[in-house]
Amino acid sequence: MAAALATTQAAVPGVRVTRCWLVVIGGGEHARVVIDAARASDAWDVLGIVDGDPSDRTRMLLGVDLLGDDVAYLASVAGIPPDRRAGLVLGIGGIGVPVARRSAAARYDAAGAGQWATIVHPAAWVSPAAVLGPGAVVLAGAVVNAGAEVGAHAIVNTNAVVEHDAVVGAFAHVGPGAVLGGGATLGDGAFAGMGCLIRDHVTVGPDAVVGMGAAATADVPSGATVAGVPARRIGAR
Ligand code: JB2
Repeated sequence: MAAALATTQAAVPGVRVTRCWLVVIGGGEHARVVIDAARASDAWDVLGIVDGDPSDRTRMLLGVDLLGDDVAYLASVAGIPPDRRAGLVLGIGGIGVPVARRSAAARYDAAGAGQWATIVHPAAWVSPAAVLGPGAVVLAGAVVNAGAEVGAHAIVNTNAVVEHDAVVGAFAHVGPGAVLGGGATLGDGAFAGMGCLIRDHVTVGPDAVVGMGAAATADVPSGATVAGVPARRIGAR
């Protein structure tokens, strides 16, 4: 994917590295870790963030430019040939149902705004026998083992583990330190809270939530919220 994106040359002692431009959609807390991961990977130069209500803290901490809101950015790329547009990644995070992430991705897809980048922090391990979808983000310390599949726009957050043959659905979020056991499934849009455990071969349904620190030892229905050890259903979304 990266080769088809607009590139930039970065001088590195002794070598020239070709990087691609990256635009981060959303400029709040999650965007900070996405930007750090992209920069650390040596694959991307961050052109800026797109956000109608950006956090000043993100811009001050990381020195990124604001490119405007979605309408302004989409208008600005309309006349640029597709192969000269920057890569895109969602910087919108969120806890629970990924409503904002889904609607932002749909808006950019409908406008044909560019290709979705896959961002992997260099301190993460992703098996060559794993598959990452477009827009997926794998953060520092995370492990994605052989045979695993991480769907489009999914987040594998800091220190999370996606064991062999596990499946992380589109827009799903494996929170910091959460563990998805071998052959387990986290459905589309589902959320695994910080430090939770999802047992091998267990399926968490689409848009379900596994609470922070929970141990999901049995399948979780779609849309359900479970918590505790072992995890019990505490609600629906
Ligand atoms: O449709 C959108 C859109 N919707 C929200 N388009 C664009 N371009 N931006 C959008 N945003 C922006 O995402 C908001 O204006 C806001 O600036 C940003 C979300 O930032 P916030 O700091 O509120 O949340 P976050 O999603 O970055 O972080 C949450 O989720 C992370 C996973 C926090 O709870 C973090 O603590 C957590 N680590």
